[in-house]
Amino acid sequence: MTDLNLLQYLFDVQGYLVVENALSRAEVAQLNRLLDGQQLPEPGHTQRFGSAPDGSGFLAWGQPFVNLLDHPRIMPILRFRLGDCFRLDRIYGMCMSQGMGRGRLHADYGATANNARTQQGEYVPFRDDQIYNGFVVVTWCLSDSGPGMGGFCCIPGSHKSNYKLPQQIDEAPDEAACVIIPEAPAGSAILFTEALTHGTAAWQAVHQRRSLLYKYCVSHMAWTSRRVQPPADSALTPRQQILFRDPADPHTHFPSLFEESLAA
Ligand SMILES: O=C(O)CCC(=O)C(=O)O
Ligand SMILES: [Fe+2]
Repeated sequence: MTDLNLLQYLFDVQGYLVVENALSRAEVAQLNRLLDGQQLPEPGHTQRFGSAPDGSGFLAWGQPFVNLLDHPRIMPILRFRLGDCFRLDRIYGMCMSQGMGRGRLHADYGATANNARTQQGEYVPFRDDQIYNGFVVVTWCLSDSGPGMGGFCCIPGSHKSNYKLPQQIDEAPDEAACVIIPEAPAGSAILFTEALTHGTAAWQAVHQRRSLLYKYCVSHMAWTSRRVQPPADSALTPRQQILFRDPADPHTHFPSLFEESLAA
């Protein structure tokens, strides 16, 4: 069994994966330095920064942010759920300081989601070799997060559950044993399907939470009618240019990201 088989199995079963050491310490430090140079919102007031679609968001803050778009450690994993043709749908950063409260558990598909087109209990239907659940998030952790600290939390396996989230878990996720905060040291990438019931745990650590979220979807889907704009000053690789394309039918009107000529 190759590593990729193992990762595919775990991603399918859990609905999320943590890829540790995806970034070196030097790369994490460089991204943090670039963020230090920005006017990030005062942590405590809002936890988001650099969102797009609203121009290019934090992608305009330096080439290292652009380089993460198609990082070689994450592309094969994104392919598990999104296939060969997918696009960048939106991005934002999150910063949290000690004492900031949690966000509500949610899922964008299935029984808990407010999505009229999804049948009750159907989260990740796989028919005719097409994936109907099409959103995957890559969260780059620029500071340590995990149990005792906070950050991303989820109910592993919930992307396949058949019932709505029970009220007692919704109201008190920190008391529910099924809700976990995965250990994700700085330099890790957390990948999760938006079908997973997930949220933000309160931040308890002394250090700041800093995460960059890149949200991808199958090429024929879109969250909003607006698009993330490619940053003006960056030279995008041909593969990165594809990620900024408008939604279109995979293969017919939207090229594969995995042609040999496009590999980084
Ligand atoms: O990382 C987190 O705090 C959760 C973010 C979230 O809910 C999302 O990306 O949909
Ligand atoms: Fe979410």
